[in-house]
Amino acid sequence: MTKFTTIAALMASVAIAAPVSAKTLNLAFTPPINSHYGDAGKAFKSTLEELSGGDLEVALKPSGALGGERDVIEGLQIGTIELTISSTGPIGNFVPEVYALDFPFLFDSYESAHEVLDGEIGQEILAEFTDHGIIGLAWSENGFRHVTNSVHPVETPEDMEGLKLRTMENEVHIAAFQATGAAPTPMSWTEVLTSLQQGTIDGQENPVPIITANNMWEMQDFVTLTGHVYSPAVVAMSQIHWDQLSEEEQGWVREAAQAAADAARETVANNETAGVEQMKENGMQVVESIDKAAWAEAVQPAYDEYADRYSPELIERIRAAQQ
Ligand code: EAX
Repeated sequence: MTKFTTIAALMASVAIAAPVSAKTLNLAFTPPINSHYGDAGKAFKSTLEELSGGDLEVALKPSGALGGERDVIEGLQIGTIELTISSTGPIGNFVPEVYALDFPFLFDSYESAHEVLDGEIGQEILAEFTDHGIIGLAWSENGFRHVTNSVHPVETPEDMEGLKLRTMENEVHIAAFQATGAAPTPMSWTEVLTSLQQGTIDGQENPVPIITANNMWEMQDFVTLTGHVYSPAVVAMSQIHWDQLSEEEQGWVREAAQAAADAARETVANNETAGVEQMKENGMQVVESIDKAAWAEAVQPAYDEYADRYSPELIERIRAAQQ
């Protein structure tokens, strides 16, 4: 064997031995890692890395590290971000059909929300994402949203009068809280904690695990368990990056997304009651029961203004599916 063939053989053996570099996929979400979103992200990561044998790696980007939910959705559309777990709140601005999921007092319970989302209606809405450069993979969960504030206890819709309340960038939510007399301020989650600490807003609304994961008792004295909106979360991927995957890899990504969704739902189910106790232990005054009929009547103008615009038949189908 000549010296050349020896070197060539040595290089070839090194090339064969050198591992193919893993493809890293960033997964962005706004809550901290110690939250139901973090549990979902960890489940996604472990599932996909195991299924791919490490060829696909997942870099978790919690706490709004890659921006607010609107920014991240735009990042998926242009391909600067690969994956997200996001509440549906701002997504109606990109995928109009999603707005139907965020109407007040539309879902009766966690169980009925899961049935609708995992059934025909939910899968139809996931399919709508594709027209907007996003692959809707699975329905994760944020939870039933409740109102917190630092001014006074809120029991009736009238108690909302004049409260500067942060909402997600969702015009149905804005209309609903305007109808109660509050002064809604749409804002990315990444600005909320600072705004509460500075007093530029009086309150906000979010599910129990968001309130506890962010120690909101440090900046909010009162919480009212309104449960005014069931907030889904979606596990979604940039279509640009999806198209670069093999069919087998795409199957693994779908499996990982479902594992994420299951993990979030399990954390929410396990922490809903304990989370309320944690709020009390940390000094929050909790209004545990409200007159739901009175609140539903108070926010009816949001339906009157937006239901016809955002897939009225979807809203009717969601209601009928829960009868
Ligand atoms: O998705 O913006 C919000 O209030 C969301 O509930 C939060 O970012 C988790």
